[in-house]
Parts: sequence; C-alpha cells; structure tokens
Amino acid sequence: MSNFNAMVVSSRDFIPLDELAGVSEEANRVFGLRDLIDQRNIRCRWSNHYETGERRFDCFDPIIDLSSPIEQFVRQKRLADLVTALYGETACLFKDKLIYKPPGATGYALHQDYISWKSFPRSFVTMIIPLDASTDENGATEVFPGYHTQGCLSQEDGEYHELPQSAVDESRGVRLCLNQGDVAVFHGMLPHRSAPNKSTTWRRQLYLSFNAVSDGGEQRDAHYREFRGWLTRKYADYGKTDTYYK
Ligand SMILES: O=C(O)CCC(=O)C(=O)O
Repeated sequence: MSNFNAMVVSSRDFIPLDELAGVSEEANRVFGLRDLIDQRNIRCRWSNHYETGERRFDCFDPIIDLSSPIEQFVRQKRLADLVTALYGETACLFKDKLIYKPPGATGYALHQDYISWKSFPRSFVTMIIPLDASTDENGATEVFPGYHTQGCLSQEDGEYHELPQSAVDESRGVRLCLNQGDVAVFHGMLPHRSAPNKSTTWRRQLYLSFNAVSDGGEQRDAHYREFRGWLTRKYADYGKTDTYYK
C-alpha cells in the first residue's frame, strides 16, 4: 500500500451521473422487494430512529447479488483500478453494502472496520459511492485522519468493538460530504462514525470494500460465508434463533 499514505482520498466527478442514475433506480427497485426486508433476514441491517427509537431498515449487506445492474457497476474495472493505484497492486472486491440511511436513522458509533478474524485482510479499504449527496444534515460519514497508523485500537479478540470517543481528538473529524459522482476511499483502521439523518430524505451510499491481492486474493465468497456464520451465532447469543439468509 505504498501509495496510500493519506488513508482518505476522494475524487470529485469520478462517476458519470447517467451511470449513477441507473444504480439509483436499481437501489429503489431492490428496496421495493419487500419480502426481503425482514428482521430475521441477516442480509438486512437495522437502525433505530434517533428520537423515537423506532426500528427501521438501514442496509443490505451484501447487495450485488440482488441486482445485476448494480453488480455490473460495482465490478467495473475503473473502480477497482482506483484502489489498485492506491495499493500499488491489484485490488479485489471483498464486501459490498448499500446503506439507505432513512430519515431519522441514528447513524454509526465510532469504530474501525477492521475486525480481528484470522481471515480478515489488514489491507481492507472502503470506497464510498454516494447515490444521494451526503451532508452534515443527513449524517455524512465522519473520519479521523491519521489514526490509522495506530493499528487496531480495540482488543483483538475477533469481536466488533465500538471505540470510546476519547480514542480520537474529535476536533480532527472530517465529514465526507460528497456529491453524486464523487467517491472517497478510506482505510479499514481509520476510526469513523456518522451522525443521525436529520433530513427528510434517504442518504443512500454504496460501501465497497477491497483487499490487496497479496493479502488473501479473491475472498469475497469466503468472507460472506464466514460473516453469515458469525452473524447467525451473534443473533443466537441474544436469543434470536429464527434467522435465515435470503
Ligand atoms: O453510514 C455511515 O455513514 C457509516 C457506515 C459504517 O461505518 C459502516 O457500515 O461500517
């Protein structure tokens, strides 16, 4: 990753708007597949309303197997090439999420994406592709540049950990307010969070994660097999044993 010292990079007007419009339409179509959106379906992630506590659908993880136009868009060479240039070696797609972040969604507490599973690539980076402009009002992702050099800031026990706010100097936060057509890439060790969506519309963003080819090669399918097993066990620990994946 010799060329990726900044650990957050963004590129304005990278994606043609007509291409993005097709993805946006598909995102709406998939959202309309109501039999998918079920609290037992571990493909779906949920977020409580920041004021009322009402549970709302937030994200499909993964997304590309729900839509071939979205898969084609995500797998285009141009996106992977951008990350390849940062790594200085071939980038492989590892993970793909579509976060809808509906009005009122709470957002995400401070965390690093890296999780200390044996199989989890330390070269993990994530590209954000906004389908809707992200703003202060709708809870743009906020990153804390520089902290990636400190490695994993929580216990490396294979569990997901939120970070205490004291892990970062909050005045160093940079909100990634992106317009349609922009992309941003940030490192898996970079602490980040997002505020509630206080607007009246969705803040839809694709989150595409990659690994360097020398760090495990193509492993998306293996990752999702492991991820589903992990999620199923986590839900079961909380007494929810009727989960499925669809
Ligand atoms: O929705 C956001 O702004 C952040 C999402 C995020 O941090 C995550 O999915 O890990």
